[in-house]
Amino acid sequence: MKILLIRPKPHKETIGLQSVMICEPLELMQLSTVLRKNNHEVTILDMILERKPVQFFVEQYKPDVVGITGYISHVGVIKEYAKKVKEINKNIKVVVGGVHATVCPEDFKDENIDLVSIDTVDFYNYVGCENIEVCLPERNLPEKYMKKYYYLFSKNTSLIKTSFGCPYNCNFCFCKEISKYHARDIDDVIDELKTIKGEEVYIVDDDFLFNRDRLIEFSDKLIKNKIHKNFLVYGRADFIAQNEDVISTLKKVGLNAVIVGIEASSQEELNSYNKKTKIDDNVKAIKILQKYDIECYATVILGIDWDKSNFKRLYKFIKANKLVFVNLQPFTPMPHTPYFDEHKDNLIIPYKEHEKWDMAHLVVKPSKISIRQYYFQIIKLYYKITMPLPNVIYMFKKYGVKTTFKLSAGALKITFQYINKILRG
Ligand code: B12
Ligand code: SF4
Repeated sequence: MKILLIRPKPHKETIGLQSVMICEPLELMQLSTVLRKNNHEVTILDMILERKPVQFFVEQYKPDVVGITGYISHVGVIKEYAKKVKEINKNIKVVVGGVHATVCPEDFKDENIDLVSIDTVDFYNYVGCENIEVCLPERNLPEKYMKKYYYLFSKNTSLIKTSFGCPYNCNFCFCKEISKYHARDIDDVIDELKTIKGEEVYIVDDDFLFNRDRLIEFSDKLIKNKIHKNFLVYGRADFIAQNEDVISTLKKVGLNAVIVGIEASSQEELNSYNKKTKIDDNVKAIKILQKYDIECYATVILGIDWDKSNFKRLYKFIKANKLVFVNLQPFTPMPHTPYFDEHKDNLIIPYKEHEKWDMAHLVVKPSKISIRQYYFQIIKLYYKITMPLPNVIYMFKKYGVKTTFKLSAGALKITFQYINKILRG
């Protein structure tokens, strides 16, 4: 069969990370590898990087099956693609998959979608694959896009997933709904790393820094196999705070940056999110990462009951701890989390406007300040964090003027999207 696998372009309303990073579609690379093993002819289409409309590629490629991946913010775009595919030829089968389809298949009920895949096995069966053994993804796919993938300052970044799900239970988090926690064998991970040519590797596990022994085995085996990479990973503050020795070992084998969900600057908020960390853990983790010159990308949830004083308190925390990279996420009651039902009567963006459920829009009505004021506080805080001269000099020195400017242009695009929100109220 001829199968076209598509990653959608984000909707124009989505306030998107794609302005500062575009990562390889590992999910489609994995699917494609299994499908090719079963003698299907597969093409990956990355609509983030294409200018022509999706119809052009469908007409040109003439697939039997179109498989579309995506997240919550892509639901509308995916349905739109499915409609266009069927307008071209109603016999083309349209299949949708990905994390959002796995947890919320009901969101993809649509006359133009033939199968919502909640597990890849149902897709492989649907297209008649006989050998569905999971295998290492082919790494040069999609070849024509490979040089265009990057993550903030890192060019040609490759993705790898070494564990699935998360062993914790933070009540705002969608990730824990996707699968039960299980980790791959380190030997298997090492085998996959050997197939990655580039140096920059983004480990997309929800929580890579979990099991001390596994991380030590990982470090030992990197050394034994002479694998030299720069790693970007997700990790919790409490693990970093309690395992400085492991962080030091990981630094020696290439740990370059950690995305840490510090989430809040008050203990009360951390408790309310069931984060099971302490503010002291956050402070200690940041210090440890700074000590070993490992970049800390902190993510923070902005409460809907915040007023100006909360934004000020967060700024004080960021400044005191010398954080340079912070991702501010307005509280979003994701589906299948306990917050979804709790807030359904206070939504200012209805759930069906999925393109705005991007964890950057304010979807719940703030209780103490206006929507305009809230967005204004977000932009103000972003600029207070990134604009001070020492931070700019730090970025110039560490990452070079050109890369810093490129990233600033991306950040500016996001700022304009926020300004637009303020103007439109
Ligand atoms: C790395 C990552 C990114 C990377 C991109 C990674 C990529 N592959 O393109 C970056 C940092 C750029 C990113 C951006 C965004 N992300 Co993100 N991201 C992740 C993270 C941490 C891992 C995703 C990943 O790469 N997985 C690896 C692949 C191999 O696994 P997979 O996606 O689970 O796919 C498997 C199956 O689902 C299936 N499958 C997938 N697609 C398809 C398609 C078909 C047809 C079939 C049959 C099967 C199938 O096959 C795979 C089996 O191996 C997840 C957290 C998580 N636990 O998933 C959040 C996550 C997916 N992101 C999320 C969000 C919201 C976003 C943004 C919208 C945020 C924003 N404001 O911009 C953007 C969207 C960018 C875009 N592409 O348009 C949410 C999605 C929530 C939801 N309900 O959809 C998550 C779950 C995080 C969260 N906090 O909740 N993200
Ligand atoms: S926020 Fe992080 S630690 Fe908490 S459940 Fe989600 S992925 Fe796990």
